[in-house]
Amino acid sequence: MGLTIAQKIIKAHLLEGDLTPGSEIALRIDQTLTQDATGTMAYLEFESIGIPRVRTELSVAYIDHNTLQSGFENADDHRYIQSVAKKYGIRFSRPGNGICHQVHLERFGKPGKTLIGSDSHTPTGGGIGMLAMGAGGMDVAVAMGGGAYYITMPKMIKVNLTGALRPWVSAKDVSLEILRILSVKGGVGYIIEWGGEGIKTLSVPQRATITNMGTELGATTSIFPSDEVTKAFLESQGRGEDYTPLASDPDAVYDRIIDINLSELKPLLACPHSPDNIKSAEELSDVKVDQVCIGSCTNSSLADMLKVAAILKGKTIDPSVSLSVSPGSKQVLTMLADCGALSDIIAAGARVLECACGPCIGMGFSPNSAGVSLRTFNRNFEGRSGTKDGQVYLVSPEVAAASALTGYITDPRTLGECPEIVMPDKFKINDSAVILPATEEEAKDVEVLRGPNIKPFPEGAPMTDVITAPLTLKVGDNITTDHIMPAGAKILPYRSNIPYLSKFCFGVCDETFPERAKEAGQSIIVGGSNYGQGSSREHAALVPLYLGVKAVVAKSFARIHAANLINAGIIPLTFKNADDYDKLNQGDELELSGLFKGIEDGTVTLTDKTTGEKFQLVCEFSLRQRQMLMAGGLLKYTKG
Ligand code: MIC
Ligand code: SF4
Repeated sequence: MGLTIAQKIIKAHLLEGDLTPGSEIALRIDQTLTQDATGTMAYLEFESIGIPRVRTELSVAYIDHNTLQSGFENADDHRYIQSVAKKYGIRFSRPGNGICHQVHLERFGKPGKTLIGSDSHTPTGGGIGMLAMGAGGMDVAVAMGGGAYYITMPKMIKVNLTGALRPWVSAKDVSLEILRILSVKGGVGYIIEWGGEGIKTLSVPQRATITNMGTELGATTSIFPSDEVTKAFLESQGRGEDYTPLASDPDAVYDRIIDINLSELKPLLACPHSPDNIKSAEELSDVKVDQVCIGSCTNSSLADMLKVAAILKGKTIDPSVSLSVSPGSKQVLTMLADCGALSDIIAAGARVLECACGPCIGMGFSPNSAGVSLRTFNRNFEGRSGTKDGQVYLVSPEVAAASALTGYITDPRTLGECPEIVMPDKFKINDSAVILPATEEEAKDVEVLRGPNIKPFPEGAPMTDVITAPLTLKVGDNITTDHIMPAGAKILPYRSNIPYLSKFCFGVCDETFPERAKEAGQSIIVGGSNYGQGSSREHAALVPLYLGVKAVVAKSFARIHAANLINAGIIPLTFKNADDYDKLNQGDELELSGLFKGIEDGTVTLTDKTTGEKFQLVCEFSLRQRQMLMAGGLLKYTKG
């Protein structure tokens, strides 16, 4: 039987297991990346493993999230990461060099390689045929130490593209269309392979927009073949030698096939507060816009920026709109400046922000009260922008620029002819903002610099056979890690200070949770389906751990968060009968009993001691996961 692209890469990197979907597999990891908001914790964890040097082919530490530096905290953390990188053999991408996924695509990604990153949008690398996955910091730490990365072998979806995008319609609309079809949980347990004649018309940055937003589907990752388009991109980045062709076998088997005709797509938007709440721009033309933000790892390539500049050229944005533009990398910004397009953006009235995540993670540029903000980003979860009642819509750069000009949600097709952009043959290469590590010899003398904001991280305790604890919080479906552990300008600087962060845990849902959890000593959380979707931040597990959460019972879990819970020593359990969710009430006293045997058998009984009812929960863990839970999490398990 033929293999899909992902199956081929998996097969070439398989350390344990086989290609049977649903079984646990262990993969050799060639490359890792971290960003600063998850990186500090990942490197503290790496240090605690006690390995003198990373064992990957390439590891890069990016600084792109926490760049506001409104106090010493971020600057200290940057220094810490820079010194750790120097000591342990990791390249350090300085603040200002750009957003990790954009820079990694430009400078480091290679077709056919495996990459894990402590950021959920690591699948951006699938745009050049990498098997690139988001992971928790602990998993990245273990991979840096040469350890395997464990996942459940995914099933395969193939998206067959035909036709070609019409003027004003972009790769972002392809992402929004697949979200409309599959929803934010439709990709859970799958790898999405993009193929068909239509892919030949898509450039690498367009492909990367699509694989980037595969994360919003809950997919393990998304991938494009490595073909002539990939080759041309790598050559234009001066990396022709990194090219290898990669395609699926003609008789490869997929679990599901979806057809999309690119020629039929139109400009779309994801409406508040979910990336799968899709409407067309034509339908929303009477919505007044207050703010427009262009950038993020989804849409900050040179091609995106040149398109925006061409739309804005010679015009002025509507007086009621505030527009920000954050180019994705130093390379993009330099080339924009050199060709004069940056001047067109500035002249139109945009505020140019640095090459970083910025407003995407609520680091500044929050909208006004109840403000409508159109963003070329990938997530519009409630409160993520920093304004609780902000109304965030996800859009293409074309819709963003058009709406900035008119002040209303605008179908760009109403603006007339779509301006053509000309991409340069060669990108401008200047890697001076990537600092190389010390040699192994020099590394012995490198001192790791720690600031006072770095506090020890909580460690899980070995699992007990019985857990008796109150249900301190009951939440609904599609709870994101932004609900569990919000980010934003006020909180993000404390990513290396779990005790401080804990004050904000579940703040979006219930501000009283941290106090109640602390008072209870230990507790259990109940959630709906797709619990923990969104970011890879392990803080959404470490902070509940710190607050005494022992188990989370939900209808279903998002992949990375479930792994992070187990890594932290918190037990993720699912309802055997989803309707039982309705029978549990916040405040009830719960008991999980017979856990030792239960996790072996795959089912555990939950008793609601307040109502006397009993429920069956599913816990189908691999041997390794059981051992991790018994030990109290991944680090304890790894250290023995
Ligand atoms: C995000 O987009 O939510 C983030 C911020 O990049 C996160 C990582 C984090 O929380 O630091 C992600 O996507 O994993
Ligand atoms: Fe940064 Fe936003 Fe991309 Fe996350 S989604 S890596 S915050 S730009």
